Amino acid sequence: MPSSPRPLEVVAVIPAKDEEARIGITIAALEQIGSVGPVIVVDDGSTDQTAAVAEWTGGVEVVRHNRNRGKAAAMTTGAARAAELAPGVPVLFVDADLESSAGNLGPVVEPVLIGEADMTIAVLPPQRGPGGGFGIVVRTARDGIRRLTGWTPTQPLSGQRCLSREALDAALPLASGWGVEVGLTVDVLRAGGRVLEVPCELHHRVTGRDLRSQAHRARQLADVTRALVDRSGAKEKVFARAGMAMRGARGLAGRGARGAARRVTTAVSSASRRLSREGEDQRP
Ligand SMILES: Nc1nc2c(ncn2[C@@H]2O[C@H](COP(=O)(O)OP(=O)(O)O)[C@@H](O)[C@H]2O)c(=O)[nH]1
Ligand SMILES: [Mg+2]
Repeated sequence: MPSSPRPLEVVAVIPAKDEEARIGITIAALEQIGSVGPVIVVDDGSTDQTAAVAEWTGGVEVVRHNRNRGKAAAMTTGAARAAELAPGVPVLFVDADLESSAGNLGPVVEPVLIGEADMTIAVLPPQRGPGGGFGIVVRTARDGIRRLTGWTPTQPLSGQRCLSREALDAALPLASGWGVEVGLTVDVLRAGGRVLEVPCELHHRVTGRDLRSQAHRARQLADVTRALVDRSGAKEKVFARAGMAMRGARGLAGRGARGAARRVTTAVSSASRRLSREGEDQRP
């Protein structure tokens, strides 16, 4: 992948939704890293004071969506603003819930700045406290990426990643919603980019196993599957099923029914199993 003259710092983009309790400390920690330049917070229709807290913390720029459009849309908005603010400069995507551990992201930035990688992905240590899911979303994402690219990521859903501007542009338009990380990995690899996982001492809010968390995972699974399907060439055959699952997941967020969660998960898993078989069938 061609690259422009080497920049000395990156632009950080933080997609945030209802993070007033965490965004301030995340920004402050990030600003301690020498290789992080401008910080852009994209407030994605928060119903709390996320934008106000961000504006009062250091010299960040806050861009607002007046309604909630999802993480990928917020990242797209941030990437566009970064291109205006610092053309050609790499972009570091940072989740808003890392709090003080965001100060450890230096090693994730470095390989992109020195031209050793086109995209780095932070690999997190085991997280503190109870929580965590059953691994279905992670497995689906990991297996899907492997089938589409031949590369097996350790943490396919990690949102902490740094991309050269060329790599980021190669992945635009981004996969939607929670499929954005899977889409980035597949698209950058397919464009010939070098992807590097970097262990990093990061901690974030762990999603539990309550109903709300299960609904979050169902939406994640639907979006991840959609990103894979969209990149598989098997789109027409499995799209109807994935689409159905996605509509189910959206409805679930409102209704919060356990049975519906199970049905969505089953529908998406079977779409993804089908996708896997299609992928195998397509291999030479
Ligand atoms: N833009 C946007 N960001 C979101 C949304 N929901 C969550 N986020 C942000 O995305 C990041 C990851 O979300 P999180 O809930 O921690 O997901 P997890 O880390 O996968 O469990 C955090 O920075 C959130 O503030 C959303 O609807 N829109
Ligand atoms: Mg998180």
